[in-house]
Amino acid sequence: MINETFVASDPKGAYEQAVQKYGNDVSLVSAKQLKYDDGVLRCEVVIAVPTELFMEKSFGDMSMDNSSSDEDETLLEEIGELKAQLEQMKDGLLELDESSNVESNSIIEEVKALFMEKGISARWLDEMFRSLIGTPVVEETSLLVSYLIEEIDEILKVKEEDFSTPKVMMLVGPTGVGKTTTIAKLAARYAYLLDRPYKVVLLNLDSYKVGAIEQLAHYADIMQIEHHSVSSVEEFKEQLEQLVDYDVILIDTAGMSPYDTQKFINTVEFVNSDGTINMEVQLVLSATVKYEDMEDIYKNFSFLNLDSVIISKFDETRHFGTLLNFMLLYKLPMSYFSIGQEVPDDLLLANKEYLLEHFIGDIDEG
Ligand SMILES: Nc1nc2c(ncn2[C@@H]2O[C@H](COP(=O)(O)OP(=O)(O)OP(=O)(O)O)[C@@H](O)[C@H]2O)c(=O)[nH]1
Ligand SMILES: [Mg+2]
Repeated sequence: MINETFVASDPKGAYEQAVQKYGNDVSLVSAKQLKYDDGVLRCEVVIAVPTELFMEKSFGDMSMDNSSSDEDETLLEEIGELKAQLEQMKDGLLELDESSNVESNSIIEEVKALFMEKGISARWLDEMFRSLIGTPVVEETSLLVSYLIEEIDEILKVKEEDFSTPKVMMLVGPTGVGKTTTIAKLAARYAYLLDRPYKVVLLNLDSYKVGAIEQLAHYADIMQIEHHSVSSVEEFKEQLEQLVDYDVILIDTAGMSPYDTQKFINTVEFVNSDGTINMEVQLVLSATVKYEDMEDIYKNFSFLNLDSVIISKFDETRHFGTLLNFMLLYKLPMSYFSIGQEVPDDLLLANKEYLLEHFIGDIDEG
C-alpha cells in the first residue's frame, strides 16, 4: 500500500478528491487540520492506496513488477508525498491569486468611485479598466490614478493658433456661456496682443436679440475694431466680399431657435463652399457645465461640424471632471480657456497641463 495525502479546505473535500482519483478502494489513514505558512487553515487527509492502483492512476497503464522491492516502495511513497506537496502548492497559489484579484478589484472600485464622483463617466472608466485587469497597474491606487491621468492627457487635444490663411471664426454655444465676452477678448488678442497686429473685424449673427448688438458694438468701439451686424446669409455674403483683406473675421451668435439654426447652417455651408476661407466653428462650453446637459449641448451644436472647443468660466469652478468627460467622449480639440470676465486679460491659450493640474487638485481633495 502507498500513503497519499490530499489537501482541501475541509476533510470532506480532501476525501472526495481521493475517491475521485481512486474510487472507493481507498482506506483512510489520518485526517488533520493545519494552519499553513500563509495563515490559511487547511485539511490534510492521508489515504492508503494499493500500490498497483497508485501506479496506474498516477503514471498511466505502466506494467508493474509485483515483486517490487522495498526501495521501490520507498520511492513510490516519496513520489506520493511529492505529488501531495505539489497539490498543496497549487492550492496555495490559487488562493493567493484569488486574494490578489479581490485586492485589485477593490482598488479599481475605489478609483472608479473617485473619478466618477469628480465627473468622469463609468463608461469611459470601464473601458480603461478592461485593458488593465491582471496588470500591476491595478494593484496600487496611486499607480492606477496616474495611469488614468496619463490616458486623459493623451486623449486631450489642443488646437494651435494658426494665421497662415484668413480666418473666419464663429462662436456658438448655450445662452450666457460667454461667447460675446470671448469674441471681445479674441479680437483684442489678434488685433493688439500678438507679435504682429492682425486685421480683425467683428460680425454679429444674433441681431434679433435685444442688446446683443450693443454689447459687441460696445467692445468694438472701445478697441476701435470694425463691427457689423448681419441677419441673413445674403448679407453675410456681401459682407465677406467687402472684408477680403481682413485676417480674421469673428462671428458672434446667439439663440438656437429653428430659424437661427438654419441661419447658422447656411452661413457655415456658404463659407465652406467658398473653399478659400478657413471657417472654424468653435463651441463655447462652460467649465461649470452639468453632466446631464452635456449630451444635449453636443447634439444641439455638432451639426455645425465643430472645429474645437473654448472653455469658459474656468474661474467659476474647481471641478473639471464633467468637462473632461465631455472632451474624452467627443474628442474635440481645445483652443482657448476663458478664466474670468476681464476683457482682454482673462483669456489663455488652451493648455492640457493647466486643465489637468486643476483636475488633479480636485482629485487630491477627494
Ligand atoms: N466668471 C466668468 N464670467 C464670464 C466668463 N466669460 C463670460 N463671463 C460672464 O458671463 C456673462 C455672459 O457672458 P456673454 O459673453 O454675454 O455670454 P454669451 O454667450 O454671449 O450670452 P448670450 O449672447 O446671451 O448667449 C457675462 O456676465 C460675462 O461677463 C468667464 O470666463 N468667467
Ligand atoms: Mg452674446
